[in-house]
Amino acid sequence: MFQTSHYVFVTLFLEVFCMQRSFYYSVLDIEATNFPLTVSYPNFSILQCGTVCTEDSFCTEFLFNKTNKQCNAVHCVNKPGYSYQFLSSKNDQLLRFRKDLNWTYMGHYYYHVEKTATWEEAKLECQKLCSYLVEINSKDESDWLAASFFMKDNCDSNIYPSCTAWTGGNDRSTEGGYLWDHSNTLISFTNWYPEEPNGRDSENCIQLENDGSWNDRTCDIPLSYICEKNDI
Ligand SMILES: [Ca+2]
Ligand SMILES: [Ca+2]
Ligand SMILES: [Ca+2]
Repeated sequence: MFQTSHYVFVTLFLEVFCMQRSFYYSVLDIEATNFPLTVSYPNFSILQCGTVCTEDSFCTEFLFNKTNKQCNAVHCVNKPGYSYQFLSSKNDQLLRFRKDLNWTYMGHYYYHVEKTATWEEAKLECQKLCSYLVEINSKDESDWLAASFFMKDNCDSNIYPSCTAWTGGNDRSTEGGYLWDHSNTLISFTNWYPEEPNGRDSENCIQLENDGSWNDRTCDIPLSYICEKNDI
């Protein structure tokens, strides 16, 4: 009984604590066995463990071992300067918490990050979230993204950076040879705005406009971006 109420209290406290930093954490069961990129912190409390994950933008979830108080922050991509250990464990003593974002589901999971970033920065930010810059394979997907994320009061034009977003499409390696970055596949379906693409080798990244059409754009300008992933 003490164990249960103590556990609920800690979980609740953690949720409240993390909500203040606009993150929720979900308690997951420990079915997964491989956590290839973990940073370990010995002798932590569960709250300290939650705090390091909250404050580390590379951390997507954390594992806390109730027995030895080891905290493992799980990353999806290598963070420069950190050394990682391979963790393989299915262990009753291990608690697993995932940092939650409001992914929108439509066959895949999508998350619109309104904070603006260059295309390269946006690519890394999506990777940190175990996802990739959105890849658009149909008119339905293009229209759905625009309707879902850009239909705000102030989005009647493209002038606001958060009413338009980076996708993973680009022709950075070969002018005119458009690829989806994550899957490294040639883009077959396209939804260019009339007279686009027009930037030749000065515009190499594909921007999703607020009407769902596409524009080639200079990769270095800051725009919002949409991350996609297949599974939660
Ligand atoms: Ca897609
Ligand atoms: Ca180009
Ligand atoms: Ca253009």
